[in-house]
Amino acid sequence: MRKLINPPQETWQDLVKRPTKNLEELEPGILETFRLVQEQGDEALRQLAQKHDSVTLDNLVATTVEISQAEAQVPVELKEAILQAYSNIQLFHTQQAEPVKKVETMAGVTCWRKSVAIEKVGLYIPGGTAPLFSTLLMLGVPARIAGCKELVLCTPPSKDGNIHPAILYTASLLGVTRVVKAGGAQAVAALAFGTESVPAVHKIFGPGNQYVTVAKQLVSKAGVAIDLPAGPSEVLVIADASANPAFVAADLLSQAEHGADSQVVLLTSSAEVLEKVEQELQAQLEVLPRKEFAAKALSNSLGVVLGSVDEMLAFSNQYAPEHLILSIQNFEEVLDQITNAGSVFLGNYSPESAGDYASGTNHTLPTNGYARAYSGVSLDSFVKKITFQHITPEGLQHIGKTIETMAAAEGLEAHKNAVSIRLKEVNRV
Ligand code: HSO
Ligand code: ZN
Repeated sequence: MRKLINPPQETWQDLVKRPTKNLEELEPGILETFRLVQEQGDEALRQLAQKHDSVTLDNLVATTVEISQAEAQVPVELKEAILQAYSNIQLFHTQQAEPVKKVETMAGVTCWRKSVAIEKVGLYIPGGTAPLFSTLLMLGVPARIAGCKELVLCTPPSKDGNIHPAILYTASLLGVTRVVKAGGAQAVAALAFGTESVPAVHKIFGPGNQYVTVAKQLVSKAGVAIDLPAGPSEVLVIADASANPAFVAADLLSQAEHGADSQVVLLTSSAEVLEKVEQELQAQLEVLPRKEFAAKALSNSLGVVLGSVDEMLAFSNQYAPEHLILSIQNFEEVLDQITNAGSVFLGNYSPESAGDYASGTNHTLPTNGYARAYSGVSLDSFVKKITFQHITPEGLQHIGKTIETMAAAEGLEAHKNAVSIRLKEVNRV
């Protein structure tokens, strides 16, 4: 952990920068993958699984037998945990539904807005070192509440052609329409363009490696929506002298273990806390199965001593962390000062892991400073909002002149006429 004591504000701009990666060089290969999938459909998915992951796939789609077998393989305790998390996530996201509010902006002029589900959504769940069935819950639950008709899941199988049982179990709980054994840029292409087995969708969600991230950005240029520009996980902890160094270290490590490129930052008003957290980090790291990842991530991370809570919050707002933990006394008093963050965890007993799995909030959040302008995934991410209006003849008499005057001033005579022609008729009767 790189340590800094009271760095001057002019240096913060550099400190809050994440390491940038130039991913443009991946584009030609990904476009070639797109071409293969568009031309050869399922066959391309099979060939690419063989080539990149040495998996032979007869069936690209998980069968009902595979799904029911998976259910038997998931330990009861894990099933209960998944059901509890499901219920909390559902409760929290159900409250995000907006009632339709009709607004009469002028007498006889009524406008309203209604949320309508995106019909077909693609959920990408990465394979690799951790089977992120929790991410499937975070995407699938709001998709279901929104009323999306088709949920197509793509996830890479292991070498033996199987999908992790907990992912299959969660998929069946959610009533996922189809579970496709495909990963990487080819899975994104299949979701965007469709193949014999994969229905094309209107929006693609979910994290992934660099290939998946670039592929999502490329299909978004071709008219398929995507959730968020995804980057490595991040946490920033603000700790004063009341913080528990062992808890703080545990939180930092919980994000550091995601990957070598994870970003963890500790801001503290107490040099003593920084020192103790560092000791705790070393001790706790030793026994972590994923200590290699976590150690790498820690080696790129920051521990900063700053003079006051105000200063720490100012730094945090400039950094715009995906996750912000406030391990400080009187955190209630400073909540309004938080302007940029994906999700905030308050006090000494709200670990980020709670939001990652089970408290109810969504864990698909803006990274890499995107929290300055983006929100995390929510019910809104799975709907479009359609506006409606109805104007009565009297309403048109009230608003008509305003429209005519504005249209004429823009030199758009046909616009003006669409009102005038009606007003003439209304005024005749
Ligand atoms: N912290 C991750 C989500 C996650 N954690 C999934 C555990 N499983 C998002 O930044
Ligand atoms: Zn996590």
